[in-house]
Amino acid sequence: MTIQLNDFLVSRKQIIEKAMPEYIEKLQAPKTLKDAMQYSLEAGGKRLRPILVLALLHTYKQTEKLGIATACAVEMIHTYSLIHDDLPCMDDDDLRRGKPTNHKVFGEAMAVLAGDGLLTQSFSLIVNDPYPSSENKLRVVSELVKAAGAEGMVGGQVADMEGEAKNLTLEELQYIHENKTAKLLGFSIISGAILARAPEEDIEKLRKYAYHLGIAFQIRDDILDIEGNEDVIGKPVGSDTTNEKTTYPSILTMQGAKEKLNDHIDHAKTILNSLSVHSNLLVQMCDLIANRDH
Ligand code: GRG
Repeated sequence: MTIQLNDFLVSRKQIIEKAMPEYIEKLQAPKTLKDAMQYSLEAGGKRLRPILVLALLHTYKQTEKLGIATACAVEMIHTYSLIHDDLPCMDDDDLRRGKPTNHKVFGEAMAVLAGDGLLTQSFSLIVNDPYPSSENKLRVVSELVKAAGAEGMVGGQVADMEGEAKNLTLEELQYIHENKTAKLLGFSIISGAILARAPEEDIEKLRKYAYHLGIAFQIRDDILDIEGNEDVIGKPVGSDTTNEKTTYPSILTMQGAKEKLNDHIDHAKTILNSLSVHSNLLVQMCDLIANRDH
């Protein structure tokens, strides 16, 4: 029987949201630190990255037990990146997901340390997972370092900061989003495939699927930012800007950005058709990313 995406999203979100606090609770660490870590983990979010890990196990008909720890780990890394991104030395945001940001509640120093704690513990979660083979855990850790570190999300964040005052080219924008956004989403897909012991040819194809899905996710994010703000400030869509951040719509126009989004989704779906398994769930994931409204 084919599962509907919505049922999958709801049920797997529940699994992740139960597992993460249990893990933090067990840590032998100062209460304030654990509270700060829990606060941001429990602050909501779509849980797209952990759900993708489990979606790959489901696709390859493997027990999802193999992916729970890795799924929690990637959400913990995502959460750390949001805590640090909100700090006064970065984006200086007061609200995240409608709630006060971590540093607003716990102070700047504790927010830095809560992020550090989440980042470090995520590796422990993967390494101490009793279910996957040691070889697969090592592969997953190596993929995570590439996706989240200097060659991935952290590098993308630096390029983003350095590009803030400039009008970026499409190539520069692409570099930022491939690293800052697409690689961690891609990790979820690749780690799920590794843990599911997918054929190597499929894993390489899924890297390309992940790339297209990740860039599509960011283009949709840029579109949502403008469509969300339009009502508020009445700014014409696609108008370019000297002092504002470069986005896909600001370079390509809104129409061009929507076409590029559809191109990436089409490429992603074509790749899925060439896998050794049929994946109704991963096709539905493409449509979710293309049409999401938050
Ligand atoms: C501080 C090392 C470091 C990195 C920060 C993730 C990030 C990099 C910055 C956050 C700002 C941002 C808009 C990043 C692009 C990726 C993105 C759209 C993140 C939001 O992900 P969602 O939509 O968030 O999955 P939820 O709230 O649903 O978890």
